[in-house]
Amino acid sequence: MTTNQGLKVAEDEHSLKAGSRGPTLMEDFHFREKMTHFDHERIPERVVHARGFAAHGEFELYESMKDYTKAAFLQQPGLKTPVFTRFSTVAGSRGSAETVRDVRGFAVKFYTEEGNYDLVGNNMPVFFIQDAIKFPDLVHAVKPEPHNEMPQAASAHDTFWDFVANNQESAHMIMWHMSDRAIPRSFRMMEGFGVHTFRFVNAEGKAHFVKFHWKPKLGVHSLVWDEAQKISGKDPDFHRRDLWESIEKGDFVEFELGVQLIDENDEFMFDFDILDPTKIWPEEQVPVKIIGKMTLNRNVDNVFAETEQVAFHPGHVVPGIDFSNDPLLQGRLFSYTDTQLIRLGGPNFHELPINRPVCPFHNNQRDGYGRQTINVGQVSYHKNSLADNTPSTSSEEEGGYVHYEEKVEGRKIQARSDSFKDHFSQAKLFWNSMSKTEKKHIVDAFSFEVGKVKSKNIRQQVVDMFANVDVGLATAVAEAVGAEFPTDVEESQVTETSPALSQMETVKLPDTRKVAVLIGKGFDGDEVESVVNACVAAGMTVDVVSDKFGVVYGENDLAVEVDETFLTVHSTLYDAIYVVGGEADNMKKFTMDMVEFINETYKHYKPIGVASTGKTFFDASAAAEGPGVIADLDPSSFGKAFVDAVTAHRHWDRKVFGWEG
Ligand code: HDE
Repeated sequence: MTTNQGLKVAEDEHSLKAGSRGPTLMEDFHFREKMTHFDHERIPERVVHARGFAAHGEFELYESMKDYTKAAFLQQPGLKTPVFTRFSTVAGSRGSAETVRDVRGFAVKFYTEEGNYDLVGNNMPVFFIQDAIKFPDLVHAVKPEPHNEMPQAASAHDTFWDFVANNQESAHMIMWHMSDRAIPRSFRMMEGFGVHTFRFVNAEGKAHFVKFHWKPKLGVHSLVWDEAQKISGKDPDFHRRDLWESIEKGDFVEFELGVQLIDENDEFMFDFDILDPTKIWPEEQVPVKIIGKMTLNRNVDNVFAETEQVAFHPGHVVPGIDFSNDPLLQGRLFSYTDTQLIRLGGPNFHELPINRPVCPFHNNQRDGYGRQTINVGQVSYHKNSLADNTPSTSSEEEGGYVHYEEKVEGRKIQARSDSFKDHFSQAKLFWNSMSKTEKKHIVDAFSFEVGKVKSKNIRQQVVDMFANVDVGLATAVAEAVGAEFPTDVEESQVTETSPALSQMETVKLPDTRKVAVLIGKGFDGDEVESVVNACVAAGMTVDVVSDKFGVVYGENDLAVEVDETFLTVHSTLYDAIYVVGGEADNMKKFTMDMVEFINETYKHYKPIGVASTGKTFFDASAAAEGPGVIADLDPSSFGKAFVDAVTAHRHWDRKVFGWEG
């Protein structure tokens, strides 16, 4: 150990004092240095997206995009580009819980040989507002209310819904926000979207409009709301732990990159404005072309140095990728550098290791807080003769970035195009595309959120607003929150659906699903072993949960080591349970814990396997046999049936609340 000046430290337990019971002396430079550094350890958290977690990885191109873009990292199939990806919630502060109802940030930094390219997206393809000038208003409305700083990391309060009802461009995004997309099961199981329309430009100067998509190889999966709320208490780090542990175990995280492309000549072919960030390009109309795969395969070494100090910016582009006139994107191009200046303390944040390009970089920018580069020489201006006019600019052929020469003309006005004024058609398209289960979740989410609104007037405004989307939805919400049923409404007449918007037909795999084996003494060893082996063979993670840590013995002397106890985990932290049961010292407590696990798992539509010794516990619970409950099968078929039930994920046709099936 040394001081920051390199002096070897001899004592780090006791400060320098005048006598062993005397006062501490100012002279103790090591104490002062250590304490001063500690006092300055914190930096301002991100004004939005404060709570996030990241990992390193690589992006591999499947197919050359050279017909569309000259971006070097999108030319050669098989080319691998290092990436750093940060996932986040939006509203909560840095220490807030992770399974709250919120949008998730999905920001990817590609370290390309032409400089860093940042794709700073979200897990929802649209946004709340159409013009960046409204972003501070949106964020003020969703953040904790200023007079009492409540609620944390939640949109279920008056100011947010007041904003929604009085800024109706939010309608489509609110449908996503009330859907299961806002409570992902895992960062590994959500889609990512660039949201805005960008431009691809090829070597001939031909441009296409492009939207970016990330598709998770494990499919798109969500929690249920009751579960999400409980996890916030049981494990506020649920999402980062899931990402961290997967990578540590070697279950690397894969997302495919897709693009939707529209020829510049087709800009006005659609019944929505392709520059409007509250609109999707339905995948059935503009197919998503899969072009490569990102694999996250390395956890960070230090969260502060990497995850906290990484600075993303939608304006970090490379030749071949350009912007559109989406007014939300245009405003973002200003905001991101500006925010880093305060958050990272000055203009040199690009020199932090996580932000440094992998290619060389040089220009005439100098000095400022925390400058690390030692620029040599006399010259720091362009043009010059003293340094032979270096650093010199590059022509387009040499890789210099040349902005796309879009023709623009118009009057200077503060207004929005009429083509941005339809706020309800795509909100209705989203609603139409949901399954019965998803619709029920949306009604419940509205009922919860609007139910938390104290102002009756705002509740009514929300009900009236969403009657423009669907009267049935608005009426159900009105009933739940005690508002008047909507009257005199102009419900959207859209009847189309976009099947890609529903999560019901997503990829379903057993891989990395977590199973809790609830066990006590005296279980049937052969039976348990065969089921656990089937789970592990299918790629699942198995935790043995009992009343206390140590080893539990089965009837035929099979010994299993306990991974967790009823005290350290909860049903909501697992995707499925295998109820083995058995004996425990305190049978009453053991039974209560077992039954709570079973009831919760059942209520959240998750698979339950019941071993022969588990039957009494299952019978003592409120669960009933039916979909996703595997019981009374002989050992040869039990394992497969249980794995199939876990692979199906949730069993929505289980009649828990009466509305299903
Ligand atoms: Fe951001 N956003 N944003 N945003 N955003 C920030 O930048 C902003 C928007 C997104 O993991 C801030 O470094 C404005 C859309 C992500 O570090 C800030 C507008 C989308 C992250 C900022 C938007 C995003 C941010 C705060 C409206 C999806 C986290 C800290 C015009 C396409 C990146 C920071 C990370 C972060 C501004 C809207 C994604 C203040 C002004 C739309 C994923 O600069």
